[in-house]
Amino acid sequence: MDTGDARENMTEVSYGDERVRRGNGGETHQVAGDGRPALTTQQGAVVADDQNSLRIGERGPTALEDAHLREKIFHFDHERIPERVVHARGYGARGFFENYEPLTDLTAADLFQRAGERTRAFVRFSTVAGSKGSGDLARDVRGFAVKLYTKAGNWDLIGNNIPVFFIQDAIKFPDLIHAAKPEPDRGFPQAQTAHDNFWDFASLMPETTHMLMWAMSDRAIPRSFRFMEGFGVHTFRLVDADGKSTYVKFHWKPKLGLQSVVWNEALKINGADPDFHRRDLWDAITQGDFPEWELGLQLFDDEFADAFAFDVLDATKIIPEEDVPIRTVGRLVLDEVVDNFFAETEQVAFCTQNIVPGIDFTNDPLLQGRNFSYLDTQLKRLGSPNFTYLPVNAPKCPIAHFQQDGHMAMSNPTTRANYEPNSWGAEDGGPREDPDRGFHSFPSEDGGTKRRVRAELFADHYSQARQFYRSQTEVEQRHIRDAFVFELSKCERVAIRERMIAGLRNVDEQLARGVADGVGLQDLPQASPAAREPIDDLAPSPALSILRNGPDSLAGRKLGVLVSDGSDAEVLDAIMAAAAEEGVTVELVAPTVGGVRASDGSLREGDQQVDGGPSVLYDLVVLLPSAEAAPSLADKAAARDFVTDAYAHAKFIGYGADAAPLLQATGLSARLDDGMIELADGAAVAPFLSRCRELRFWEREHVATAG
Ligand code: HDE
Repeated sequence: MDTGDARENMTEVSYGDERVRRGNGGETHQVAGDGRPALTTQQGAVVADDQNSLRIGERGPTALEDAHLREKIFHFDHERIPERVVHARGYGARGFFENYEPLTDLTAADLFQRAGERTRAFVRFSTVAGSKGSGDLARDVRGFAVKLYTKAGNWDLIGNNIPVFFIQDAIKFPDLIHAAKPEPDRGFPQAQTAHDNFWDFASLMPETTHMLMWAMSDRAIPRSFRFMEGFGVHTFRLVDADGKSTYVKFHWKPKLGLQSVVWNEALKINGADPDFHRRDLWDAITQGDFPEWELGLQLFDDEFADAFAFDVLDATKIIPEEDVPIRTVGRLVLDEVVDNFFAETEQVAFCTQNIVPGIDFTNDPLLQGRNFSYLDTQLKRLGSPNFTYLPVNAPKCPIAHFQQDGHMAMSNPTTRANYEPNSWGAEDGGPREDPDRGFHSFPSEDGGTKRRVRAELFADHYSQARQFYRSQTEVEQRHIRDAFVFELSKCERVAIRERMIAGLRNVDEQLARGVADGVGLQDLPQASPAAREPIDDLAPSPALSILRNGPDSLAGRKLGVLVSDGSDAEVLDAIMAAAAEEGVTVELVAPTVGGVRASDGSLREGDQQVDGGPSVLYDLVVLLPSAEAAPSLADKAAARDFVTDAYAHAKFIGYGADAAPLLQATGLSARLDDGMIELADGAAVAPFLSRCRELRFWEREHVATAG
């Protein structure tokens, strides 16, 4: 194949420390050699010139015989696959699950049989509503999908960071997602439920109420994937070797505790760093700070299920941890980033029907519908039933079956027989079924009249929504109210706002009143008729609050220090030392990323330039300008925003002796509070950081937002 002669008229030049060849038209050529392999086509032919297509004369037409050009463009044209209809935006990593103790009394699932055994895992976190390019900090449920490559086959536990769901029956899923996604005529808004269609649907579907309480809480704006819980949502079964079944709900508990951001912060993070969550995960893993979750099981039997006030097959209900305690059985550690985003995170195909012997489904109508949807969607996305051979999807245990052919067949049967039964010998006959080791469905007694009907207990739409609300701290309740106000304020139709508030009256009168005030509705509408009388006195469940389950530790958090030339070197060094002690990452936000000369003359490299490093990227901040630089920083809008945002978002703020002009320029010198702590010298730093373990100075928040 002739692709022209790259050697004609070449000259050698240097661009900085890169030596390259320059071609006839001034174009850059880098050639193989010095350990760099030769570029080839997909067929393996070595390419001589990757800068010029084959032309008839220097300024002439391009020749159709240029196979390299055509192959390159053809492949590029087909780079995209359909993005997921839901959970399109996601981020994945590899890791392992480690089992603490044999669970033989509960399940025959192979991964739970031996203490200390590790099973490789792939996890993909995601948002639901936005498309692939949307921002990470949308108010949304987060997907928490785990693929466990067990020795007995792949087990996919595809959960969310919220333990309940919007709907009870899979038949409503397309409607729910249509309502949440951009409105079809105008094609917006992207990645948010703050629009008429969503609230129109929600307000007509009271079964969404419990989930809406969670979605309007700070659970829907997590600080990081590392600081959120995961839930299997549905009731599943564990089945032991004797066929005994125990109901189970799966929980993932983050080792670093729960943490969310506040809404105004979320809006700004989306602008400052739309990849905030994926960057956070990438940074943590590549720095060796491996995120970890413990697997917890809520176990119960038919007797409990029959006595429970709600239906355990109803995915809009939880079982409070206080009623059925969580048994911790293992840990999930993410210790490897992917080699390639597309190959793994994009091509990973989770399917709820991927379970292994020892685990089984229940009749939750949402789960039953999902078992159809996931396989179907993978065929659409990946284009072939052979997606199971992609490395990220392939089981890591032996596979042997007679499935064959189709697009991209990679592993057809090599035996003579591709059917069974057959009479070919052991070598040629292929695999056979194995009643001892194989999967047996739990033989549940299911029967009844065939009809389209919802089970009676599903009709309780409000009791647990109320329980959730009443289990929150005052700060969290305020955030829920504010979120409803924000979202409903984006709805144009008054009737939709009213209908939603009418529903909220069945949850909590004060909440309904607060939302009504927030959207400027004078008269409260009549409460919606409840399909089933709510239970008023469910005990609050402290486990449902984020703030009651804070980490009381700064480990894994991020500190931003605003510095300038002349910043106090002693305080800076003390910050670095104390932060390392607390497990905190420090970034210096400097006038230029080239860095600053600290007071001792040392060069401190900047991690962010002031305009690109707003305080919303950090969990806490320190203001450490020198006396000379502080006035000019105070003149800079980005530096002032750094301070006022940290204040408004209730963050702890440490400030050096020379930060006064910044505090004055932002009006905060008159509003100093206990969350703002002077760092007069290095000795003040460690006590400051241990004070910050509370993560936020919430007392300030309503002052800041009311003021
Ligand atoms: Fe999903 N869901 N879902 N879902 N879901 C998908 O499968 C679906 C539901 C969840 O990182 C899709 O591969 C139906 C509940 C996660 O790749 C699709 C119903 C829960 C992910 C699909 C539900 C989830 C998905 C789209 C109602 C929490 C991302 C792309 C019956 C327990 C997985 C894909 C990943 C993805 C269907 C409800 C979690 C279309 C029909 C409840 C975390 O198959």
